[in-house]
Amino acid sequence: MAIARPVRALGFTAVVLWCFFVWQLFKPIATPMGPGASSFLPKERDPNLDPTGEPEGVLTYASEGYAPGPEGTARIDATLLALVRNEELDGMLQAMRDLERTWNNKFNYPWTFFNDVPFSDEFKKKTQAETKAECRYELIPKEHWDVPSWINNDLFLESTKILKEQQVQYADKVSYHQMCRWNSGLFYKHPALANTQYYWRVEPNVHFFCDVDYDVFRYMQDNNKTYGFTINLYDSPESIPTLWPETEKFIAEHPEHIHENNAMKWLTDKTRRPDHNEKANGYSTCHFWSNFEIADMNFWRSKPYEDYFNHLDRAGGFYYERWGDAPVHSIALGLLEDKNRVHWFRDIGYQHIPFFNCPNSPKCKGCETGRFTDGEAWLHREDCRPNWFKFVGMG
Ligand SMILES: Nc1nc2c(ncn2[C@@H]2O[C@H](COP(=O)(O)OP(=O)(O)O)[C@@H](O)[C@H]2O)c(=O)[nH]1
Ligand SMILES: [Mg+2]
Repeated sequence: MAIARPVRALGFTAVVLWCFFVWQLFKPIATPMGPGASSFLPKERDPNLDPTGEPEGVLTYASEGYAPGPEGTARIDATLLALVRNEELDGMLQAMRDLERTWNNKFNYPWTFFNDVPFSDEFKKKTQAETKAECRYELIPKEHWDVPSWINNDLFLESTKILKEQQVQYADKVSYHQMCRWNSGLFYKHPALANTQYYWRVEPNVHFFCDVDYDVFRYMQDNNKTYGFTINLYDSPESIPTLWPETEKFIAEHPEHIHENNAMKWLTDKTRRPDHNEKANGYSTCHFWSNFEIADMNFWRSKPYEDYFNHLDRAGGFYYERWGDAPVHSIALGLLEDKNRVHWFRDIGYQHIPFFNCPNSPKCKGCETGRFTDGEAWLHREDCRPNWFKFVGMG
């Protein structure tokens, strides 16, 4: 029986529509490493894919000297350090569990928690229950947290409006600005840290994946390191338009503070993302991602850094822009410190959403070797580790 042409056309259209509908339902979801990701992936080989062991140099392993309490005579003046809110208790417990399991149960370094309001009894009880090490709970003095007197509130409100229009995250959240300023130039001035030299910064909800069997603080001390990082990222240039111009003013005022073996070339790179360098007026925006930091506070306490922080603080960009502690610390390290004193802790498996450092090592569990992000494919563009690797001759 012949079927009229319009009916045939209608039938054909229905079949096509049905196929399209089924495809929409069952099409493969784009994964970070799936279709489309390759155009965002760095062209360079990722050193995380190479087999990774312990760093070269002097290493100190766990011993009876690391027993909890006063018997622990092998520990140096160092602490695990977390700025955290009472409401973030669950995330803090999770991060503690990971770090205690992979490292601190062998060394029992104390934890120091900081807050701008007093810690609750529940926070204290539950965090102490996660570790054999001592926990300290410290209130930040008002003069370290409050918006400084020279910040004009009208100008602040006006500036945050503009930053918001430019999609700068957290721009209108005063506490975020306060947090960035405190992490940049105030935490190490807290009286509770007066006798402490090294710290390992830990945020709630971060993950640690790899067993680390040596004392990382002793590693820093015995191998002459100032700063250790895991991940390098580009910053949003809109959050720091005058940070580099202010830094240039500082350099002109204090040429004596610039280290002869500095990382100026790394800071000012414009080969990979020239648009970022342009919008940030000369700074690549590449920084050590500071939610992970293992560092020597004597550097922050030194005159060159004190002068740099005071210069920036007076310029007002912690409030009128949204300068983060990550670019501030990174620029300072790049200018004022010997580049050989910055260490990539490639062996510490780490995640702060949405980025990873995941080495190729049998000591790691729970992360995929070499994976940089589990978020959208475009996040690969934020990876600026190749800049550092190239700069220090690893890439
Ligand atoms: N006590 C306290 N901690 C804060 C405050 N704001 C941020 N933090 C902590 O500062 C760190 C960075 O904040 P977070 O929200 O993770 O910022 P992000 O990582 O840049 O998204 C985390 O450890 C937070 O717990 C605050 O107002 N009070
Ligand atoms: Mg965070």
